[in-house]
Amino acid sequence: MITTRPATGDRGRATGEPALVGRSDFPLLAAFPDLHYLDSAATTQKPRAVLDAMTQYYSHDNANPHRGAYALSARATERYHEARERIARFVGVRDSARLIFTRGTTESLNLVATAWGRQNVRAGDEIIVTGLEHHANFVPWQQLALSIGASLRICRITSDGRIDLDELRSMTGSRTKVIAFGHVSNALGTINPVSEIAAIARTVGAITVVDGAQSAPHLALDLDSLNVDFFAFSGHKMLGPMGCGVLVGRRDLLETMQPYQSGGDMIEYVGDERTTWNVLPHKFEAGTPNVADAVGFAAACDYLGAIGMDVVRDHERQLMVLASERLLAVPGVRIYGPPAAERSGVVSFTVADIHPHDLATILDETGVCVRAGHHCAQPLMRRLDVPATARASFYIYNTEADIDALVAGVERAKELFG
Ligand code: C6P
Repeated sequence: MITTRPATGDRGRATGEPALVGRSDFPLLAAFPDLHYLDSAATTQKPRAVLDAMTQYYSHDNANPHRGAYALSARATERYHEARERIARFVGVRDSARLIFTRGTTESLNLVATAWGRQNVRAGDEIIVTGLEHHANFVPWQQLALSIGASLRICRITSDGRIDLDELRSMTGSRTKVIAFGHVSNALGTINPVSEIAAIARTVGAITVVDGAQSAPHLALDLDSLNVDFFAFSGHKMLGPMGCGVLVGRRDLLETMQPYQSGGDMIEYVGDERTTWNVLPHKFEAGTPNVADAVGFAAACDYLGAIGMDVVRDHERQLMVLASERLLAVPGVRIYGPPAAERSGVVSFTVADIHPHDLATILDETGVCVRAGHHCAQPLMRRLDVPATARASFYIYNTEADIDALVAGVERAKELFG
């Protein structure tokens, strides 16, 4: 397998230019020059700038922030604070205190469903999710509904994998408390009209909870003008480290919510009977914070910001159109979701009756990494009436050469399976 054979030196960029950034910027891609990494929707590779920022933090600034009365701890506190500011700026949030650090999108969405949901959703109320959701924005709402006797309503999707806005309008009513939906589908790449959906929610005073795990890495965001109540995303899908994500919330909602977890750092005063809470964002960040990962995440945002998110989007759109054309030219390939130019950097497909897991195994033998399965979107797979798909997902380091390898691998799988 190619993935076990490291390069002896950095061979630089793959063939089949243009790429936005050189492979040499990414130690793992440089170490495996024949690897075609097409699973960035699962997690991205990390540029040296991110790894260096984290090493620099641990080698020069590491201490427990907010606690020590010494310069090193103050420096760690400062690094953490700066990281929050830089990430907030990158996604267009002026008030960085409304950006809460979490372990990732999953934890951010659980925070909202638990802390906001338990306080505000009552028996008989309705929570709307959509048939496109990743489990992270589906299961927490389903469990909340089950535990308090609310009902979970699932908005239909259209045959080309978009949220059916007519149905959403007609199912939204006075009982609706929440509309939870993904900005970009991880399984199909559908880009949903966030502002339009938020406007539907506002007509009945419902809140919008947006899963931005697949949009923050790929689209230019201006969250202050997007007018949603909660927005969640993960650092590791946008060049940052695993284990660090954020929740951006409306300040007035965050102020009135009870904490999600309690313990150190999130308190103002602990009495024997009662405790008062620290100010935002600390109220929602119990325990020692993950400073190094926050620093790495901020470095990732700086890296993407230097490229420009419109440039990132254009690059992905070009790859998407090309990959879709090339795959569709192979008899038996079926692609799911909206037309290529309207999708984010994801191609979800099946090849005749080859099981996607078999396909992924054969692709792996040729050095092509794709994901196969239900993509943590089982409700969607039921609606598409397929058990699984293969998914190739693209990012700034991918080139036409990766598409060539993908298509060659698909053709090889067809030969092998007759
Ligand atoms: N999707 C994928 O391969 P975490 O794991 O918390 O960082 O992100 C969860 C998550 C939430 N929403 C969407 C739309 C996502 O795509 C993901 C993660 C990965 O598609 C792993 S299942």
